[in-house]
Amino acid sequence: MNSILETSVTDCHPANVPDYTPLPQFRDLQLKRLQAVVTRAWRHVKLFQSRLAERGIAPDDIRSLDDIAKLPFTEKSDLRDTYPFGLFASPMKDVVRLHVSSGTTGKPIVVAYTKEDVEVWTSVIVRCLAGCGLHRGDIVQNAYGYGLFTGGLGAHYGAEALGATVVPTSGGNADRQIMLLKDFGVTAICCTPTYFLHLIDRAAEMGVDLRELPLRAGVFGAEPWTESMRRHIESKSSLEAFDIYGLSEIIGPGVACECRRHNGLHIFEDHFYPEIVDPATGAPLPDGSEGELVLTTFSKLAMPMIRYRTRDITMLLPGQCECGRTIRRMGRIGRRSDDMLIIRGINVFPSQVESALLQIEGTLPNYQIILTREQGLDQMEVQVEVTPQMFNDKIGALQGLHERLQGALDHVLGIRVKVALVEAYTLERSQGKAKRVIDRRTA
Ligand code: DLL
Repeated sequence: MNSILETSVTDCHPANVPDYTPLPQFRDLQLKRLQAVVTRAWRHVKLFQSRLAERGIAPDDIRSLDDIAKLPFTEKSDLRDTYPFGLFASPMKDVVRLHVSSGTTGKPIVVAYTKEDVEVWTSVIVRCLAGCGLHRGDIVQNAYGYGLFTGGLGAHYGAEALGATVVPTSGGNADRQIMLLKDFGVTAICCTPTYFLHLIDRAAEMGVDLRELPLRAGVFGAEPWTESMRRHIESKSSLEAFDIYGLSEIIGPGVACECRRHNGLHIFEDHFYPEIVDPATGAPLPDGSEGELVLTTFSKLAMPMIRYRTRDITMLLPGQCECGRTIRRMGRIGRRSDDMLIIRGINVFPSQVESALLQIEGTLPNYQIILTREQGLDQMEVQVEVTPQMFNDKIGALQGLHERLQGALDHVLGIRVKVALVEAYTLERSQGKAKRVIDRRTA
């Protein structure tokens, strides 16, 4: 393999990363990788093989990058329907890591990585952090959650490979986060943007001025945020705020990230090939048009994803960035084409709430989700109607129901939510489509 096209994990000098590769050379590499991943998925993933057979297509039919449009889409429901391991293209003995993310109902979705996949993941995070101006010698506090969520471990491996000193705080315990930021002279923080808003508020209460700390970069993602949030964050701290994007199904964080020009997020398209399609019809749209982002993994071995419908709405930005990188950029993700909510960085579907409620006797199938933001932190309350009989019963029965609901929701969502029991027929009935979610969070 041509050395210019190989990503070195430790050396992010422009000559050594594909971000600056001349476009024609890049397109050749992408075509080769597309052919390789289609062949791999066809050989090892039954669902993909049968979908190609239905269309009368074989891997040999992919002769140009545009031929990607001939391939079937992959959807979140495909991961759910093949739960847990049905889309793996590697035997379990080659899988070194599993992560888990929310499904649309009770079961989560599972994603897998070989050793090589983890290396690619690490290398793209190195490129993200290098693009944010970070390097060896930086002290990076990683407040993304460690565990089944991809944020913590994903950012951790990349920051270490960059040569930075990593402080693996994970999420939570704001007072300790602020103490460590201050005492360790932390120069960069990785977390969700709303968690940093919370740290700003808490620091003010503790009498700590974040503008006086050596913090110079914040790498924020896992949920939508806005330019006005960026201005607020930058005015209340000394750091430059960067947007990082990714999703578990594709790899985790590190699919795309802003550079210091803050003019869109560079997509590491030597590993993740982007398309924009019309969310209603699936038809490809040209650069500059807003639509749904569809991603194909070029190098994932354990779980290749072909034309994955992310449901994230954005556009590919025309032209080249002034930073000199040749890889394309996408705009901020402002919204999704489905009803997925992101609460403190965790994905939540109203349908998950519904399936949990349906399992519990004593409730009516009428509920509402109220989202608010207190001290920068998202709060979710589930209001649910209980049967008249249950409501008139002894207090103990209601308490028991409350506990069962709380337990069921905690279990299916993986985050703590508030449960409020309300009398039957008190929640507003909609005339058409039920309005399940009232979002009172402001940017
Ligand atoms: O959120 C991976 C990640 C971790 C990205 C840390 C960035 C930083 P999931 O839990 O699978 O993975 O959620 C993926 O989160 O489809 C988007 O809807 C949303 N999302 C992720 N990054 C951004 C962002 C991680 N920068 C889903 N802006 C995606 C807006 C984002 N939405």
